[in-house]
Amino acid sequence: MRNVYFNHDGSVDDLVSLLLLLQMPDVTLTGVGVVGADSYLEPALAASRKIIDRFGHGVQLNVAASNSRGVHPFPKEWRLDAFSLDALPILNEAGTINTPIASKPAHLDLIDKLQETEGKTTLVMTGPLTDLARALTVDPTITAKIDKLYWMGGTFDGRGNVAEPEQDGTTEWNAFWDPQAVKTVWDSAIAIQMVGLESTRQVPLTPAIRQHWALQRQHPAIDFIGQGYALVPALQHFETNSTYFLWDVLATVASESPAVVTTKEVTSDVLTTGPGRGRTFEIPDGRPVTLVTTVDHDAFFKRIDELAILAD
Ligand code: AGV
Ligand code: CA
Repeated sequence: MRNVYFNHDGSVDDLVSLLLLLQMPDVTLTGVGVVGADSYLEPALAASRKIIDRFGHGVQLNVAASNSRGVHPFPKEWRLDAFSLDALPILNEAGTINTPIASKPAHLDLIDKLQETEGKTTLVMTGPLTDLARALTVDPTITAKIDKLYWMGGTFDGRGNVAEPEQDGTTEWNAFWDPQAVKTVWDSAIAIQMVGLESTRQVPLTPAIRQHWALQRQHPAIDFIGQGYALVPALQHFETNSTYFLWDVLATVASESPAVVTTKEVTSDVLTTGPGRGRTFEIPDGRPVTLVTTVDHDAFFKRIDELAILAD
């Protein structure tokens, strides 16, 4: 069994990632932290607790609320999705929430869970790196307890997904939210596998994928995934600022099933100031990172099905 601590930021694919982590046969989830970055905190926290109640096979977990604040807030329209997801009937049949909120804020909960868990823990992070950066500042010895960080964020091809004023279009949103946090984590000794935008472009949310899930509604977790992604309909004729990819789910599934992706070693750095702040870029003698380069599209979606069906 592998210990995994999951820190996410409450968007649809973050919460689907949580659902899938709860199904992974060789994963012991030791903790969950939620940051209100691409979400509002309250509904993201509530939805996380309900997903653990409904799909967690009785696991005893608590969920830590982050008090981290970003430098560049996510668009409100995106953050509102967490309210809709939290209101889905499938999460509200029980009428009560059993999974408690952790007593400490997420960055301190992360330290506690790492230190009290025997052996090493794998980190999966599908939002900004702020909680990890703060944890490293409070207690740098956690590095020895972290096996590897799987992070969805950044991009190396110069094509960002932030459409905001006063930036140059080269940065990915999770990195842009808190560029300095990326730098702090880059400056640590933690082994990093990164899913950036270049690989996630191979797994867009398409009408065919939605239909594939629609035909498997008899499985509650696949029904939940389909309903969740119904909250983010995209213009399907060309890529826009609202086109959805399976960003976080790719990072999460790749942490469990390495065969669905190919990777290469890069050395890199991150900008923290200027119009490209948040941009991750390759540089000789930079920080080593394992970058996901390609995805076996069909194997990836098949693994999602297999995991979701385990929730039946
Ligand atoms: O940049 C990708 C990150 C992922 O962690 N998030 C969404 C995923 O959870 C930000 C984001 C980029 N484009 C978006 C995003 C969109 N169109 N809607 C919502 N969030
Ligand atoms: Ca996310």
